[in-house]
Amino acid sequence: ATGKEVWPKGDEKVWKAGTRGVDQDVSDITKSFVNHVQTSLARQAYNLDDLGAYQAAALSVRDNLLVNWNETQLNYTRKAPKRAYYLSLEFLMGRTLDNALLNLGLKDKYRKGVEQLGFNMEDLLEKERDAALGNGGLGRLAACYLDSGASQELPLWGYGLRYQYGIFQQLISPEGNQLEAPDPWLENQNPWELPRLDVTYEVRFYGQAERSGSGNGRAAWTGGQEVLAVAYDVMIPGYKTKTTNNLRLWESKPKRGFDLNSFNAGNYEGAVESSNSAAAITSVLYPNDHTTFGKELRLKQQYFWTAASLQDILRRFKNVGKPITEFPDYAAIQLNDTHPTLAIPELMRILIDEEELSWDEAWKIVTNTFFYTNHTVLPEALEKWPVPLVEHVLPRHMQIIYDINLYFLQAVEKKFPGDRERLTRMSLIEEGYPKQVRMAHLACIGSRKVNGVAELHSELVQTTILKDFVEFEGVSKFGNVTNGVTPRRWLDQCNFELSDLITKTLKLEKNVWLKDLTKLEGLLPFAENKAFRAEWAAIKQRNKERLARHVQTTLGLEVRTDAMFDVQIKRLHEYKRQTLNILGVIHRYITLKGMTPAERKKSNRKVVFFAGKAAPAYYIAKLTIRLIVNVARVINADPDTKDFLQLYFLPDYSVSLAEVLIPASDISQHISTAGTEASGTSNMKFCLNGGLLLGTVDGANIEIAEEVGESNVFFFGHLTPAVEDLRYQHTYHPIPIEEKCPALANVLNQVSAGLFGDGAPYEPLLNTIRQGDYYLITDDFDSYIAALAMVDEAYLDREEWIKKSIRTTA
Ligand code: B1H
Repeated sequence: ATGKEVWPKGDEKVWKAGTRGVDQDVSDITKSFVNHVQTSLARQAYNLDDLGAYQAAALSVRDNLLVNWNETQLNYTRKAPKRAYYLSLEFLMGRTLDNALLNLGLKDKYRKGVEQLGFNMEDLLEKERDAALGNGGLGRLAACYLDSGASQELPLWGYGLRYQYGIFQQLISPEGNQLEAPDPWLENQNPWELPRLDVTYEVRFYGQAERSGSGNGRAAWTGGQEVLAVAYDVMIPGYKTKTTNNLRLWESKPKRGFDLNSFNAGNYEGAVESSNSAAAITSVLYPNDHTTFGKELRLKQQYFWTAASLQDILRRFKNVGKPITEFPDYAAIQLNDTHPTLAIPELMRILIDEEELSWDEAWKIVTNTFFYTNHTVLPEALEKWPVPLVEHVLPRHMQIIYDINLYFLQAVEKKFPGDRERLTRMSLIEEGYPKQVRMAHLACIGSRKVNGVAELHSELVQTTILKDFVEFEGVSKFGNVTNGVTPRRWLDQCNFELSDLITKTLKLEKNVWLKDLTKLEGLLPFAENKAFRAEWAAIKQRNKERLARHVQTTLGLEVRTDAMFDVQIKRLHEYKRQTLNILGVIHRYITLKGMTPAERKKSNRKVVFFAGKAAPAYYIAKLTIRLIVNVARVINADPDTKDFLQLYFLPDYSVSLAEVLIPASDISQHISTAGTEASGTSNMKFCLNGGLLLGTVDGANIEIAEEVGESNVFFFGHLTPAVEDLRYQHTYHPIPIEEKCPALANVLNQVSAGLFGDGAPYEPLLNTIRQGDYYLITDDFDSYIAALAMVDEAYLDREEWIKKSIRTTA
């Protein structure tokens, strides 16, 4: 802090007059728009299409964000507060223009401005490509946290990677197979990022780590490959505040772009080889949600990103001028899952080898700086890196990890003398061929606090995967932080009519309740008001029509809107049990077929939507998509049933598609095997938009039910404590499906027999249920069907349903 402010250069008044403020009128907006068309884009009115107009609008909005961004950052530099850093390999941002306009409070003015220039705002918004630098919930959570951090005026920065290619685009082949196409999202320039070509750091890979030999634990790491990290800054505006935070994404670049020796010797390929391998690091997001493969490039991504981020954070800290021991008073670093865990040995390396601290001093700083969020207890998702790979890519870090392990296990041995099994369980190194580094253990012992993402999940973390660590370190280090979602994007932006109705009804300023959602409770009494219910239902209806129009324009399909909309949208995964849902749809279809026309007329009309991507190598998940698509083809064409049941698989699920689907939902499905879905976050978004939940007693569903009341949630299925025992039964005392669950057996047999085209391709999928049934479809099927029947029954009493919908939002 400098205290007194002295104007640095020239006439302050002239400077201030040049600043483009946010309180602009429409004529300022059109001027700035036209200026960007003519200068930034070098175009004219006569050749400007919607894409160009979107870009001009975006550049003009960006000018506003930059003014706020600069002010915010200057303020942070002056005040030197403790800062929070969110390290995440994924940021699933979606689109920015609409969000920025709403946050700045400029949407109406821009709408008028672009109208005067002959454009329609909604068309321009549609031209923006999603920034899809994430797989699913974990990446979207990071994006929501950035929005909330800025809206609450917290000095929070995100750090991630600037992938050239985001999550792949999903196409569906005529046979119903998922095909993957690249997502070159940066193709038409990204107006929301600011290249900081002057902010660069060097990052080393491979080479040799030589201990100093003096017994102080220090080493010199030399040789290998050196790569440059270049910063790109993404502005994160807060809602109705000038605070505009930063998301810093790193791009990899060769340190020397060109090897002149090779070039001069005529080896032109050799001359650019290193340049290709450096650029590859940030080329693509790994699309394998919930599994890790031990791929070298992924390890390099993780280190590249943590090393660059730490150098940046330390440089900023050093500018404050405090001794290094005070680092934890100025920086808190949140690790989004174990992906950034290398930051722990990396900070140790910097403190010991470069800052020349002792081991104990360094470890104290490290363990007061990091905080670790676990997002899953599924064994296949727990990161482990082969020791030989880490030794090869990061020789110095492998030494440090061994040292951390040595001191750690000595302490465990001291507390639990002679307990060899405990040491084996807790070691950072898993024995085997090859040995592997257990990243969750490293993240846990290197952090000050460890949290799960919903109450049940945090409990499971403490009683299963980190049980030994709770016993060793004490329970106070472990806690729960239930996930959340930003109501700005997930209500105000995606469901503006509902947002306006809420504002009108609560008689509060929109920005009051959008920053304090407990205010929504004020809606409760209005559930009893008939006129209000009619308005509420009419908005839901228009959202269904908006979705139907979207399906019509993108897929050319006719969706009926006089039906209940039932939605399951999330990554395809066996634990999420899209199979249970599609088998339930088939059951409904078979049941409808067996009815007389008069019986059918009395049944509830329903449209079922699926959307979601499967990891490209996840065979069973891809078969599930194929089954859904082919079931849809048969059902939608069947004249007996098509008025009562329609089914759609919407390709290429994205944040933007979610913004259209969620407000249109009557009921959404969150039906994971109990204990497997850590939290879920779309469940919260559906509820916020007045959609009811059909779900298992899992993740955040439980806490949602506590808030909205169990009578407004449709629960089914076995509970978490039963799961282990049921799996044991499957293995040792299997009961034939025909006996255990005849309705399901019939469904499976019909699929095999070719009701939806050749059944043979589906056998591997059906066999996961017939043999082993790890995710307990056979155990939960009957209660699932019963729950669906209750949903139908409840929906037939429309007034009662609307009350439930209002209460859910409230
Ligand atoms: C979640 C992941 C995940 N949990 C590994 N774990 C990944 C693990 O690329 N990888 O290697 C990617 C993602 N993602 C999700 O996090 C949980 O399944 C959800 O239940 C939870 O809501 C979300 C946010 O906490």
